[in-house]
Amino acid sequence: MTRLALNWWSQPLGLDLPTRNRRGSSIAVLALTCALASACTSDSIASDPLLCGFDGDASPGYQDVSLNGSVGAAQAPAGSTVLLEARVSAELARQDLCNTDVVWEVRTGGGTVAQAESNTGPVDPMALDYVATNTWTLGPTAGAQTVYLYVKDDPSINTLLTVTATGGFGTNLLLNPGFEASDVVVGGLPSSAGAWQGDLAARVASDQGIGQHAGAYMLKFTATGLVAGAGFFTSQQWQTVDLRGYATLIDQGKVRLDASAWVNRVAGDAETDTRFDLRVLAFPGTPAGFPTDYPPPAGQIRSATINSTAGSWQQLQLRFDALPVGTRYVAVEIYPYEDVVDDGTLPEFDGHYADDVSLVLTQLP
Ligand SMILES: [Ca+2]
Ligand SMILES: [Ca+2]
Repeated sequence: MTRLALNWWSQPLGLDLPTRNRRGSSIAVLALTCALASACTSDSIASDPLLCGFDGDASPGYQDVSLNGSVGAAQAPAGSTVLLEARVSAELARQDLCNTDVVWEVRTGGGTVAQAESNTGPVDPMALDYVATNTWTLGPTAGAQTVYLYVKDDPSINTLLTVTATGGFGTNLLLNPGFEASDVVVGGLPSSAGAWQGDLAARVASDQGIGQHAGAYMLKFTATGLVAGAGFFTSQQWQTVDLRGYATLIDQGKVRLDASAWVNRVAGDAETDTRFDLRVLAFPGTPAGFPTDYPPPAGQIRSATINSTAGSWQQLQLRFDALPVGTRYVAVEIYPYEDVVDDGTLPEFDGHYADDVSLVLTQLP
């Protein structure tokens, strides 16, 4: 007899948590197999026919069936999307089953799966794999999140997949918040999330008698654009944060935002500027649109301003009691402001610094 089994036993990549049906031969169907094979006899099992479907029939070859699930990442940012895969395998026959429905249910974490059910695929002698796929958008909370999956026609064959969500509520969502990981990018408004970019500035170690607020580096503001300019007053740095994974809760008015930044400056002289600002700007759309979205309407901005004291670290703080409905990303903006003298040449700022910027979301009841 022609050997039809091309779907040889294979293990999925990623996190595998197989569970097995221990009911032995109390499962399975050979209808599609028999339709393809030249004969439907007990010999067809011995010669590894394709095993498809799963309706509780007690045909040989389906003993010791297991469900092997995998998820695309062991950890991923809260609110992001990961790939799910599942194989239903007849271990004694060393085959993955085609045309078998897998049911997916989010158990913890508040995320969503794109499909409530998916299928391992139609019978195909050329198929290398029979895999039921799905996507899982993680909920907005850091920590373990789980999806439960089972074989639709035999829920006793099931398993649980876990992803550790990073970030999320209660954690600082900014990357490189203290300028320790990398320098800022000089280049105007950024079009991608997760990095500082803006006017002429650079991270420095202790400078002119001012030490870092924490770590080995702090940010030093230099000019109000890529170069100095009269009529320009602010040396801005921006970082955008993608909040699309929080959309449902934001639109229910259940997401508070708190932001803060530490600033310091040299004493300088009578022409040394004193003002610093922190702003958070809320936008619909995506971080890629920031260069054209900026600035948003006033109702989507919160700001904090201080006239700083030389030589002491001071903290700017602000809050959105609830992020505006429709918010899908935010930008943090920090800058010193030429409130004393508008210079047109370098240095526009005599020694103005920032460190340890924070942006934290809180889920409201
Ligand atoms: Ca630092
Ligand atoms: Ca200026």
